[in-house]
Amino acid sequence: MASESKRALVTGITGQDGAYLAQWLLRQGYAVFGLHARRASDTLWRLRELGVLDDVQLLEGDLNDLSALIRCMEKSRASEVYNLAAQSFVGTSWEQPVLTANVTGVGALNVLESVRIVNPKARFYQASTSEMFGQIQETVQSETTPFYPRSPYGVAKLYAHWMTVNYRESFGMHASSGILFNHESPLRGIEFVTRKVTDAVARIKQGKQTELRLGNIDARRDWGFAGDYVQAMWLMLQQEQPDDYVVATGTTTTVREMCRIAFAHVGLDHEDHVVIDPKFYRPAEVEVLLGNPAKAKARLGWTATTDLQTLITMMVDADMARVNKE
Ligand code: NAP
Ligand code: F7E
Repeated sequence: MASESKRALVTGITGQDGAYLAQWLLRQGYAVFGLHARRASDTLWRLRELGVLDDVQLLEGDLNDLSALIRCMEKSRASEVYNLAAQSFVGTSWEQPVLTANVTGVGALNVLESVRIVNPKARFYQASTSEMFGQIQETVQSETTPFYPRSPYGVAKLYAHWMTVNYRESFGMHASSGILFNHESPLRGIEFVTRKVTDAVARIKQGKQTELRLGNIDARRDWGFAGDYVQAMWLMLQQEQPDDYVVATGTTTTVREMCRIAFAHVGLDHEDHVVIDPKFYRPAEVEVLLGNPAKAKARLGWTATTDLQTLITMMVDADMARVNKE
């Protein structure tokens, strides 16, 4: 039995980070509760793939239903709340800006409100993002770099970020915000560029596809491994004082180079298969991101352990096995 103080509620538990965080928290001896939005199709595959589905307790609710969130706080008696749920795909945020604002922005406020109403002493984590830096104002971005979001997603996340800071300052809540740079894994959604590439590499290698259509491959990202990053979330809530932290590797790489690594791992040349399709260009692009994780290292003792080569190789191997099984 987990103790009363080791009870965690995770919104977005069916997403990439939610699954890894649930696994991590279970290993630390927590009772793990997850917000589960009703969907017509199966969203539990990640929890199944990590072998933790039977060990978490799913509670029905949606980020835009405050009454359901209050019930989840009451039922879980959570002492730590991780708000990972969001409409998280940047591309979609131009097609569905109002939904993105409601879920990614106001949804976070709903979670903060449910904590404030039911148990204001519970510790709160907000999944903030490097997309808030958008059109970067400093070459290397840290906690003090000014924000300049470039998408409805980035704007919605900035609202959620400042509400987290505001609830900390207004109500003394233990509310922390992790400004996480891109992090990937074999559990990454297929719409994001790393997984789109690793899935395509597996299909091309196994003769099920011939080309891969991409947008701006000159964009640069600071990519890390999601399994490492969820540990930083947990560490933030173990600190005596709440605060905001950049979580990144400190290395930036182009989409083009990431493609080269993925194709080369199975003996292919990306230049033979990648086709540029303007359909995947964004109305406003974030050209480059590069984080400075010094504060996370100094205060949390956290560092990224997985470089891009290792990460992409792991993802290609997982997709090779999946495609082979189809
Ligand atoms: P993800 O795989 O897209 O997962 C998103 C989660 O949110 C899913 O569990 C989804 O549930 C849930 N969700 C969406 N709309 C909801 C709603 N209305 N009510 C309740 N749940 C809802 O995202 P991720 O990559 O794990 O990222 C986790 C969080 O970190 C997100 O907030 C994301 O914006 C943020 N973030 C991610 C990165 C990154 O590189 N991965 C970097 C910085 C910040 P369904 O499965 O039912 O759709
Ligand atoms: O794009 C370029 C695209 O969709 C990365 C989310 O987790 O990280 C993620 O947001 C780059 C962009 O991630 C394609 O234009 C080129 O420059 O993998 P992505 P993202 O937009 O950086 C942040 C930190 C989050 O918070 C978000 O939730 O790759 N790119 N061609 C492409 N991107 C996609 N998706 N598809 C392409 O075909």
